[in-house]
Amino acid sequence: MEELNKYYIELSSLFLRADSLTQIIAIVSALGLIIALWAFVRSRTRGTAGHMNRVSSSVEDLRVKVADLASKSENLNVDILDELKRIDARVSGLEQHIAEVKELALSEGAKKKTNLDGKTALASGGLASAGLEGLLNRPSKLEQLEKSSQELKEISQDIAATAVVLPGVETGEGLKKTRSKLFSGLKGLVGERNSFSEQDLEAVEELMLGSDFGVQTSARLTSKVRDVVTNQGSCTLEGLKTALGSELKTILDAPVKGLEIQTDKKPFVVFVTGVNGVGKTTTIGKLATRYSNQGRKVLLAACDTFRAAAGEQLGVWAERSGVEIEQADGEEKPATVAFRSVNRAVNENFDVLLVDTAGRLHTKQNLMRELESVRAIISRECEGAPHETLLVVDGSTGQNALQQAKEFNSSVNLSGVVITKLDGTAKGGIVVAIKDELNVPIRLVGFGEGAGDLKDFDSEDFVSALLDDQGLELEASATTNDEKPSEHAKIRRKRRRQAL
Ligand SMILES: Nc1nc2c(ncn2[C@@H]2O[C@H](COP(=O)(O)OP(=O)(O)OP(=O)(O)O)[C@@H](O)[C@H]2O)c(=O)[nH]1
Ligand SMILES: [Mg+2]
Repeated sequence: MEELNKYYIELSSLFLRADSLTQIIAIVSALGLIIALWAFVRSRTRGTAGHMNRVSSSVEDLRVKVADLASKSENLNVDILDELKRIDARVSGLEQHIAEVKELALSEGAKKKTNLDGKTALASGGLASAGLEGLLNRPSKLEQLEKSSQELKEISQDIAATAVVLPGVETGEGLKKTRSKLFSGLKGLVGERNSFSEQDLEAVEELMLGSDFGVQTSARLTSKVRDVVTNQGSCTLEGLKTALGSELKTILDAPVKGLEIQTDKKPFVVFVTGVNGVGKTTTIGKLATRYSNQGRKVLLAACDTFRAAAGEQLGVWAERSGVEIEQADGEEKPATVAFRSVNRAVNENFDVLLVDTAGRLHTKQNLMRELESVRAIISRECEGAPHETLLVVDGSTGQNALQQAKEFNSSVNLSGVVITKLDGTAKGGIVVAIKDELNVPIRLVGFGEGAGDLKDFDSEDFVSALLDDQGLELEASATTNDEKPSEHAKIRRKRRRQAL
C-alpha cells in the first residue's frame, strides 16, 4: 500500500508538470499498468491463501479417513495394515510440512506487520496474508505447496485402493443421513400425538422435498398418505411408512435387479458415462473387483485419455483387483483405445469389458460426439455391444443429479443409472426421483469408496432400509406441528403443483 501511495504522489506531481497531451496519455497508460500489476499480485496472494486452506482441510479429511479405515481393519491381513501405516506416516509428514509453511507465512507476516495498515496485516483465522505476500518471494515454498497438493491426491488414491478390500456398508448404514433427516422431520411433526392429520400433509411434502425426492415424486408420495388420512381421518407414523413403502416399491420396481452380467454375451460390455468427478472410475474399479472375485476374466478400457492421471487411477484399481487393462499409448484418442480393447476382449475371450470415459457435460457437443463415436466403434467391433450404457451421477448433488440424468438420457441411449456418494448425504430421495421421472432403471448405488460399497440396486432392500427409523440419532427438527407454512412456502407449493 505504501508503495502504491508513493507511485500515486509521484504521478500526481508529473500530472502537474505535464504540458502536452502525449505526456498525459503516457502517464495514464503507466498508471493503468501499475494498477493491473497490483491487482495481479493481490489475486495471487488471495489464491494462495485459499489454496493453502484447502490443502490443510483436505489433510484433516484424510486423517479422518485413515482413522476410519484403521478402525475397520481389526480382521485384515498384515499387508493391508502395513499399507495403512505407510499412508498414515505420509499424512503425518504432510501435516508437518503444512504446519511449517503456515508458520513461515505467519512470521513473514509479523515482520511486515508494522509496514502495513491494520486490515491487511493479518488475515482472519491466523493465516497471514502479508506472510503469503512474503511467500510469493520464495518460490521454493510455493513449489512445496504444489507438491503437497500432489501428494494429497496420491494419498487419497492409496486410501481408496486400500479400501478395496474392506467389507462394504449395509444399505441402512449408507442411507443413515437421509433417514436421520427424514425421520427427524416426521417425528418432530407428529410429536406426542403420533398421528398425522390433513393439516400436516403440506409439511410432510416439504420434508420429502428436503430429502430431494423432487417435486413430482414428493407430490406423488404425499398423495398416498393423503388417501389414508382421507379414509381414516388421520394416519400414524407406522401407517405413513406403510403407505410410502408400497408407493416407493411401485416407483422403484424394475424387471432386472442390479447389474446382471449375461453369460451368453461374451464379452459383456459395460460403457460408463457421466459428468466430471461423479465416481465413474471408482465404480468401474469396484465392479472389476467384484467380477474378479467371482472368477470372471475382466478387461478395463481406459478411454479417459483426457487426463494422464485418469489412466493411472484406473491402473491402480486394475492392479489391486488383479484384472487386465488397456491404456492409451502416447497421444492416442479414446476411440483408438476402445477399438483395441474390444478386439482384445473378443480375441482373448474375456467375460467382461468395462469401459471408462472422460467426464463431460452433455452441453459440450464435440465431447458428446466423441462419446458417440467411441460407442459406435464398440458396436461395430462387437455385435450387440455395449450391453449396458450406464450414467453415473453423484447423489450428494441432489436435484443436479436429476437434471444431469434427464439431459444425458435425452442424448445418450441409457440402459441404467448408477447413483454414488449416497453415504455422505441426506439427499437419498434423489434415487426415487430419478427412477420416477426418467423411468430408467437404477442399476447400482454407491455408499463409499471401498469395493464393497457398491451395491446392486434392490428396490425391496432399499425401501425397507430407507423407512427404518430404528437406532437413528434424530436431529432437533425445525418443523413442529405448531408451525404453519409461511405464505411464501404456500405460494411455492402452489406453483409446483401447477407445474406438474
Ligand atoms: N463417499 C463416496 N465417495 C465416492 C463414491 N464413489 C466415488 N467416490 C469418490 O469420488 C471421487 C471421484 O471419483 P472418480 O471415480 O475419480 O470420479 P470420475 O467420475 O471418474 O471423475 P472424472 O474421471 O474426473 O470425470 C473419488 O475421491 C472417489 O473416491 C461413493 O460412493 N462414496
Ligand atoms: Mg474418471
